[in-house]
Amino acid sequence: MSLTRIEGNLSASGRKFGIVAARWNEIFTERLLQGAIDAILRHGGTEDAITVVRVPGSFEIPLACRELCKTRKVDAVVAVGTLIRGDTSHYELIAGELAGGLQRVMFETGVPVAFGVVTAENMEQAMARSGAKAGNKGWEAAQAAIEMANLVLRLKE
Ligand code: RBF
Repeated sequence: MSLTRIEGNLSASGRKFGIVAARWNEIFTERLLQGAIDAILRHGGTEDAITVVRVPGSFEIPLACRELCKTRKVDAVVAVGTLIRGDTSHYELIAGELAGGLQRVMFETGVPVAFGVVTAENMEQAMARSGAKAGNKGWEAAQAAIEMANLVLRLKE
């Protein structure tokens, strides 16, 4: 008897991706977006299989993800944005709604959504997480999206 292992591989070849990117904190978010695109291309994906959707701020990300997932034209979506704690109540509110909203989109549509939104205390932390010291969270989220896209397809076989 051998056990059954099911996992998604990291090949983006033949898969279609959506990337929903907020405009706020552009210097960081652009780096996250580029990181996400780069990850997909480096894992064998193609530019014509990537759709980038722009929204004003992180608060708007879940709705755009939901509409994109509902089209069934993407195998996975990557959400990228940057939230910097300035006004505490807004930061907490937006960050909370965002994570919960993206989970709901996944459950409702069955399409994987990866969380590439940097939540940072300050600009220095945001910089570190968007390509400097602490890696690029857009790149990492895209990798998670690739794995989940493949996993979901495998689970349907
Ligand atoms: N959007 C972000 O993506 N990152 C932020 O750090 C951010 N901070 C905000 C702070 C305040 C006080 C407000 C009112 C909005 C902020 N937004 C931010 C924009 C928010 O996600 C949304 O686009 C707007 O509130 C319009 O619905």
